[in-house]
Parts: sequence; C-alpha cells; structure tokens
Amino acid sequence: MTERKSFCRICFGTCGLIVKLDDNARVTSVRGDPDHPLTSGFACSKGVTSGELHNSDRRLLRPLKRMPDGSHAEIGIEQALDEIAERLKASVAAHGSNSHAIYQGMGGSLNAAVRVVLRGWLNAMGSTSYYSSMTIDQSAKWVSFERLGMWAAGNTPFDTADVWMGFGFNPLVSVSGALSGFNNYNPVARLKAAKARGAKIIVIDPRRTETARLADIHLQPIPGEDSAIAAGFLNLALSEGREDSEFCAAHAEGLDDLRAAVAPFTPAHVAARAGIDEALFREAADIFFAAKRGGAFTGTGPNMATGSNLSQHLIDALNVVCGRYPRAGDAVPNPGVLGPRKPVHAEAISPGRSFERNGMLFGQKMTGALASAITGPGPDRIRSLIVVGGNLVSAMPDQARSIAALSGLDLLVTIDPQMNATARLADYVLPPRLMFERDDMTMVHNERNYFPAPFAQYAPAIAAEPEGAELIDDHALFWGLAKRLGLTLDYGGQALDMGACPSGADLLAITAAHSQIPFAEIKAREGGAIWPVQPQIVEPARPGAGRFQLLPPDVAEEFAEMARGEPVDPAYPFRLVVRRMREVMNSFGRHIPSVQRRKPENRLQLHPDDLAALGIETGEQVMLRSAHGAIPATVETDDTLRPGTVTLTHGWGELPGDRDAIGVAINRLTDAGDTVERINAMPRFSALPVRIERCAA
Ligand SMILES: Nc1nc2c(c(=O)[nH]1)N[C@H]1C(S)=C(S)[C@@H](COP(=O)(O)OP(=O)(O)OC[C@H]3O[C@@H](n4cnc5c(=O)[nH]c(N)nc54)[C@H](O)[C@@H]3O)O[C@H]1N2
Ligand SMILES: Nc1nc2c(c(=O)[nH]1)N[C@H]1C(S)=C(S)[C@@H](COP(=O)(O)OP(=O)(O)OC[C@H]3O[C@@H](n4cnc5c(=O)[nH]c(N)nc54)[C@H](O)[C@@H]3O)O[C@H]1N2
Ligand code: SF4
Ligand SMILES: [Mo]
Repeated sequence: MTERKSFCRICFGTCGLIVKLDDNARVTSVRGDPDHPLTSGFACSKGVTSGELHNSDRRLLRPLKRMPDGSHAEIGIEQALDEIAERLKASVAAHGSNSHAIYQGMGGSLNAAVRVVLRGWLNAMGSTSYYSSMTIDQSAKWVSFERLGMWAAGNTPFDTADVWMGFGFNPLVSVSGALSGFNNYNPVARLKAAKARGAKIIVIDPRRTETARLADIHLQPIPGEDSAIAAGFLNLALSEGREDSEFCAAHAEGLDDLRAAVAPFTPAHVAARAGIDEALFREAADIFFAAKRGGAFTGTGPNMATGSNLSQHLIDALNVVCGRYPRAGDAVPNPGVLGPRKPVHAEAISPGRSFERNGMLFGQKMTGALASAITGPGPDRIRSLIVVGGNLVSAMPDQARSIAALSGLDLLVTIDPQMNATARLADYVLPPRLMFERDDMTMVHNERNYFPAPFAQYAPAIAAEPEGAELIDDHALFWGLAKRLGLTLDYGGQALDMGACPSGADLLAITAAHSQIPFAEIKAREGGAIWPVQPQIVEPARPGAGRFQLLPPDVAEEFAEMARGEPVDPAYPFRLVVRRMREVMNSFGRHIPSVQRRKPENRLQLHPDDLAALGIETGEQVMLRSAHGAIPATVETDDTLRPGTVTLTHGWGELPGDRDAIGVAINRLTDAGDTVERINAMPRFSALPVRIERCAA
C-alpha cells in the first residue's frame, strides 16, 4: 500500500487528491488532499470514485475494429494504426486536406499535451477542421469577444470582487468557474468566504439552485429572457447616470446607440417580460451599481438558451458600461508559472470578427454544424474524423441527424475508455490511459485566467495499467499516425523526433520550456504549490490600443428581433432548461456501481404544482415532446424549479434501440435547423419549448 498525490482531471475543479494504491499499483481509494493549496481537501463524488472508473469492468482495455456486421472485434494497436493511416491517406488523397477533422471532447480537454498535439497533427495534415465541445457549450463568449471586444487584463478576480452576478450558472454543482468570473476551487468555501468579506452575490436562474440558495438576491426568471434582463440593467445604468463614463469614453464606441436601444427596457417592462419582481430587480441593480469591483457573468443557462449570442454580448456590455475590469496599477493575481511572463495592459482588444473571414472562432469550426459539414455539399465536406475523449452522438443536437452523418463517414476513429454511443459507430476504437496512469500537469495556455494564484501542479503516472490491457496515450495515436504517413509532427512549434515516440513527460517538458520556476522544481513537488513568481501589476493602456464596440450592426439587428419578442406556441407550454447532475460528467461515469445506486437514470423534474395540475405522479412514465421529437421519461418533483420549467440532464441514453441504454437521450428533442445561432451554430439546448404527454396505461 502506498499513498500518492495527484489532481483530478474530470472537470475544471482541479481538486488535489490523495490516491491509495495497492502493491500492484492499482487504485484502491481516492480522497481530497487536505494540504492542497487551492482545494484544501475538497473533492466531489466524481473525483472520489474515480478509482472505480480506472478499474471498471466496462472499461475498454484493447483496441477494437468494426466488422462488416457492425460488431467490434479486438485488434492489435500497431495493426490498428497501420489500417487507420492507410484509410486516412486514401480519403485525404481523394477529398483534400480539410476533409479530415478532429473533435476534442471533454475527455480530451483536461490533458495538457493533447491540445498541442491536435494542433500539430492538423497542421501536419494541412487541415483546418478543428472541432471541440467548446462550440456546443459556451461559444457565445467567443462570439462576444469577436463582436464586442475583450479586456486585455481579464476579469475582476472573484476574491477581490464586492459583487458577483451570475446568470444561469451553478458552480456549486458544476465546479466550472474560470469562464464565469468565479473561483471554483473548493467552490462552497470560496462563496462563503466572499460573503463573509461582505461581497454581494446575485443569481439569475429559473431554478433555486444550490448557488442561488447562498445568494443575497435570487431572480427566478422565465428562461430565455436574459437579453431582456441585461437590457434592463443597461437601461438603468445609462438612464440614471450610473455608468462609468470615463471608462466608456476611453475604451468604448457606441454608448449612445446602446443607450437608445435599451431605453424601452424599463424595470416594469423587464419584470413583466421575464416574470420577475420589479422591486427585487431594482434592488439587484442598486447593489450591482453601488459596487466598485466585480461583474456580471454567465454559465451555460444563457449560453444555451434563446438568443445566446445577444444575451452574452449584453451581459459583457454591462461590465464595460460599468467599467468592471482590472485597472493600471492593480495586482495581477496570477502572472503565470508554467508559461512565460507576458505584460498585462489595462486596455481593450478590438473585436476581430474572424468569423466573417473564415467562419471560425478562435481557430475552431462549429460543432453545431459538424453533422451538416459531413453530409453537406461543398469542397470542405468532412470524410474522416478522429474523436478524442468525446461523445458526439450524445452531445450534438438532433441525434438522428448526428447518427446518420457519423455513419456516413469514410473513417471514424474514437479514443475513449468507454464503448460510448459514438464509439459504437466507429471503425476503430482505441483505449487511452486514464488520468492516474499518465504524466500530466495543470494547463498552461490559460493558466493565468484559470487559477486565482500562481498555482501549478505536475501529476506523474502513479497507477499501473489494468492487467492484460493494450492502452495508448492520446498523443501517441497522433504521433503513430504521423509517422506512418511520413509526416513530421510539430509540438508547439518544435518538430518532434519521428524516430521514437516521445513520452507524455517529454512533451510536458517542451510545454514548460519557458516556465517562470525551474520545471524540475515543479515536477518534484508532488501535490502542487502556489509558486513564488515575481509579482506583476497591470500596466497602463498603450497608445493605439483597441476599443469595445457596444452595438455593432449585427448585434443591433439581433437586439431589435429580441425586443419584438418570440411568440409562445401554446402547444408547447413548458420550457426545458439545462442542468448538470452532480454524480456524472456529461455522458461519463453513469455506469459505475456507486453512481448507479444513487442515480439509476436521468429523470424529468417538474415543479410539484405542475405535476398536480397535469395529474401526474412521481415515478410515472410520460412522453416529453418538443417540436422536433419525443422521448419517454420518468418524472419526479423538484420544488426549486420555477413553475412552467422542467429539467432533464443530458448525457444519458445510447443509440436508439440499444437494450443496454440507461436513461434517455435528450438530444432527440433538440434541433440543428433554424433555431441555431447564426455565427456559431449554437443549438437551443435550454429554454426549449416542450409539452408533457401522459402515456396510456
Ligand atoms: N457534476 C457535473 N459537473 C459538470 C458537468 C457535469 O455534467 N456534471 N459538466 C461540465 C460542463 S461540460 C460544463 S459546460 C459546465 C457547465 O456549468 P454550468 O453552466 O454551471 O451548468 P449548470 O450547472 O447546468 O448551470 C446552468 C444553470 O442555468 C440555468 N438556466 C437554464 N436556462 C436558463 C436561462 O435561459 N437563463 C438563465 N439565467 N438561467 C438558465 C439552469 O437552471 C442551471 O442552474 O459544468 C461542468 N461541470
Ligand atoms: N442537450 C444538451 N446537449 C449538450 C449539453 C447540454 O447541456 N444539453 N451540454 C453540451 C456541453 S457543455 C458539452 S461540453 C458537450 C459534451 O460533449 P463531449 O465532450 O463530446 O461529451 P462527454 O459526454 O463529455 O464525453 C467525454 C468522453 O471522454 C471520455 N474520457 C474520459 N476520460 C478520458 C481520457 O482520459 N481520455 C480520453 N481519450 N477520453 C476520456 C469519456 O469516456 C467520454 O466518452 O455536450 C453538449 N451537449
Ligand atoms: S469537482 Fe469533482 S470532478 Fe471536478 S476536479 Fe474536483 S473532484 Fe474532480
Ligand atoms: Mo461543457
């Protein structure tokens, strides 16, 4: 028996863990590391049961190849790589470089070497077809950066904020804060500490969430009305002279246009439209304007609901109008550790609007449009796809369309520890090493935004592979294919030796080549540390710095559309809203016994009054129908919901007709057609109109 320190890579919580291993280096138990500098012993049930994922008898241990009858048979790893390379070569020769795509899912995002390798791989292949889960998640934030602009010095740090207003974000369950101005490392403790400091917390969510329960103010609106609410806040700021006019004059364009556009959004209008209390809305505004530091942020709620790009733009614009950004002379909370030091200026970066030139956002294509890119006409039609730690059949809208598209590819490869619904359609399924079996470290490319202090941790491989396994590291798949295709794989600007596959540790050393603390020291400190890097302050804006664009023409057009309102179809009186389940990570983890005991399936939650009005009882089976499709679901009550809203977690169910399926696949209800957002093809996963039908006995 030994105990080793590591950190969890299931979600962005980066919880410090203590892993107990038996004499064969098999994980026997996992607990939070009380000495961890960021998370102080906190770990959720997913982290604590991650040993079960490593030892699961459902885990894939050897590569599989799809047979003509659709079944999968074992194949050796070298043979699999030979065949994949051969088929890729033929497909790209016939259809061009961009016909080859990769999709990086959540299982590939918390792996420090993978992103860099994927970029290098696509560059070597000459393809720009990079897809990831980001573009079916919170890409409204990227759209906002590209239309409004961004602040070079980032957000006000949560730990110094005196107000934090969260729209549709529940970090106490999702532990997902970096994009939302929250410090999600041990989130309950951070939130309580902020309150003890006197910070005010405002939550805007149709459900009285775990986070809302700790808030000073909870507005519980009709879902999909975030743009109207944000317009209401902007109107109060701009009509009552509560904006930061000095900041706006220095850094923003379009203030008068925005003031005119939001003028009709009076508190009474917003309250009526969003179904909230007018006095409480005014009180929230007063608290927000009275504060000096802190801002307004979003989670997946608004980013997945109606008009997601507009609501994100307006909520970001509220921060601009109120000047809620770090200023020259402020301390930079995290100057970086693994990456090099970069100057930080108190200036705007003008919107780049890259999507107008190449249809991409931050170098990525839109996952919401991936199915049509596979089936559609056009020179860039996708013919081969490698999925790295993702489950597209579960994650993409309009499941039938996803299945048809993925089934029509020349070549589909997944690297995944599970035979998930996407893997069932794949020609080759490769089993990766899991987190305790590989060398890894905390993220570099976004460390300054992700960590509230100069924190970095190296996590060496500590667990042995399961007996009889033939696993492959994610990066080794791409190195192995590049070698077979006679390509040189580039890793962050450095050409890799194509004679021998680099280890994960070799790649991480390249990544940390410009670290601010000697890498050997970071590597030697098992358990991670907040490192004594040189302090840094925000420097003044430079001449010629960029400017925010508060109301560019396309945003003005969306605003006018929103102001007209969307007619409610009485055939679909309920609104289905997104929700994360504490025990699982999207489609990952629901099969393990400890989860099955607590959450055997995903259930449809309704407010008890709605249940009574429909004459339905807890445990009953109903049909949940949208304009696009219908799924059966078991109902249960949840009095934290706003009446008229219902929840059902995504990530469950498998392929239609699969007898092994547990739970139901929500993306049989969602649509990839007209309701998607224009720039990023973001589907409507939240505020989705649905109805509930009783099943005949
Ligand atoms: N346990 C667990 N943690 C996870 C995940 C998981 O599956 N399980 N998934 C991870 C991933 S991939 C992500 S992207 C993050 C997401 O992290 P979050 O964005 O925090 O996701 P949720 O917890 O679903 O919170 C979204 C909230 O939005 C509210 N909402 C829904 N529609 C609307 C709306 O129209 N307006 C407003 N204002 N609110 C609305 C919902 O009621 C819900 O409380 O979580 C990550 N963490
Ligand atoms: N209707 C609806 N649809 C949604 C959402 C919603 O709220 N509602 N949420 C959206 C969001 S926010 C997201 S992020 C996407 C999720 O989209 P995806 O990331 O595509 O889906 P996941 O279910 O998270 O799949 C992660 C996969 O990674 C695998 N995995 C785990 N660990 C490892 C590892 O170490 N290596 C490798 N190679 N694989 C690993 C798991 O087995 C799992 O199959 O879904 C989106 N779709
Ligand atoms: S919150 Fe849970 S899943 Fe996320 S990193 Fe921490 S232990 Fe892992
Ligand atoms: Mo996500």
